[in-house]
Amino acid sequence: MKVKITETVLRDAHQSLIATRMRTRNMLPIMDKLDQVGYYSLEMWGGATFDTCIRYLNEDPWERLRSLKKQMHNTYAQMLLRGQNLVGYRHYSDDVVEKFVQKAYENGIDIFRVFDAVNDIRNMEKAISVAKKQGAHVQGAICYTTSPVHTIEKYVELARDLAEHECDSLCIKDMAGLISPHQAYELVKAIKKEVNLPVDLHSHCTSGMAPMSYMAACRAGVDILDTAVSPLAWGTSQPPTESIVAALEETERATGLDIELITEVAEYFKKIKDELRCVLNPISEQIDTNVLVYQIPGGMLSNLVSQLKEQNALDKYKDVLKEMPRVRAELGYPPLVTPTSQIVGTQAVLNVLMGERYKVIPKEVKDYARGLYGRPPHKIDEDILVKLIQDEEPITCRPADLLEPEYEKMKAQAEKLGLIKKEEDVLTYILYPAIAPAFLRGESKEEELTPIMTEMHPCAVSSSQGIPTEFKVEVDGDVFNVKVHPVD
Ligand code: 3PY
Ligand code: ZN
Repeated sequence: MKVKITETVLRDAHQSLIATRMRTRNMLPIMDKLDQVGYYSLEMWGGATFDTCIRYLNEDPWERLRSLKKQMHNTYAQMLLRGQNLVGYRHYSDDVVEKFVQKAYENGIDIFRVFDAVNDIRNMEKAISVAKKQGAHVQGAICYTTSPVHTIEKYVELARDLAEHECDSLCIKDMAGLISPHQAYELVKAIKKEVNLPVDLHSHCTSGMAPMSYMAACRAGVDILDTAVSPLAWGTSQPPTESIVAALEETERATGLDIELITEVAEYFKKIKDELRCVLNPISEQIDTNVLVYQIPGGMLSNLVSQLKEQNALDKYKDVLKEMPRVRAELGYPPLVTPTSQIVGTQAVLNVLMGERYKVIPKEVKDYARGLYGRPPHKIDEDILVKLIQDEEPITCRPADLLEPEYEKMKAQAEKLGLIKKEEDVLTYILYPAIAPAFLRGESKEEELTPIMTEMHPCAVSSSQGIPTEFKVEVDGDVFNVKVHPVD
């Protein structure tokens, strides 16, 4: 049976390599061709695209969705949704999740890929059920990581659970590129045996294994593979579409895609990549097997380097690398993906820079320990838990059950500020209350692309998502400015 291909060039590929900086005007001229290739779907919205649209590009993300969708007649429009976090970095109340998913559907999303950073399905339930109610295809994603508690049985259990939640397909979401060919084969086989749903493998080339893992997954019966057209492939992005299509030709898994058209698409994106070269992080283009040892995705490694440079603490780099898996283990082995990558990353940097472990604990880390991000894959180390929240009892309910409805209140606020022209603007405001007002008032400007950007623009250099989390901590009179960047 044919393997289907999801093309990621309009979302994950540019998020992974060029700080999510592709403009809608870079996408529109090639949409017709993309739509003719024969892809199953185009991932073209969600993840960090919403944020960068309003933060850096002075673009309305809703408008982007509508205009791309207008040119998609043969290909499903797909988005990445961070479960209860939507396309932001905190949990939103159920009424906001409901409105957001409805509006995303109305504006053109056909396939919602929904994930949760700690694989807590309670954080995905609302988004899944609303998308289903709209009539959308829901792809339940399992964040893939490696640890003593992440076994094939556990992943199969998650897959079963997602199937019970009526997901239409499943995705093994290997955001750091950790999955080996052997694991890919075993995992796809095991899931396919237990659950009667199409399975998608989504990986990144960070460790260099992804193309091989894709081939192994094909032998195990994977249904869909995520690839990026070659100029925006490799490194921290997906395997190249052309290579995967060519590799499968003459086999029973051949994709049937028009490789000549893909080559034309590639020619086009070569030019776009050249235009945006100033935001290309050279580290993202490299293969780095450190990710397998330290569990730090490529984008995050480069973040670390720039943070430590800023603190004049580059000599601590190795210590931070070693600290990261230690913190991750103590926090119950969360997969490292937005926002857990920031949570673990911040704590590891602080532990090293402060010269004493858990001397300074950011609020996000405490909230994680309180259970506010969901149930960690494994229990938090007991001694560390006491350091984090003393004798406080972590919550056991679904985190969003503790959130008051916020849609109407925020809507009234935004209306009072004169920000609302359409209902979607309310959602933009709720998701990004700090930057949305200027954007919605038309006071924002598109950032300029300058040749020195990789020197001057910390977000562009170091973040695959372009959004720094910045905070100051004061210890014994010294103020430390700590920046941790979200990472794919
Ligand atoms: C995102 O949340 O933006 C991601 O790409 C996660 O992998
Ligand atoms: Zn990804």
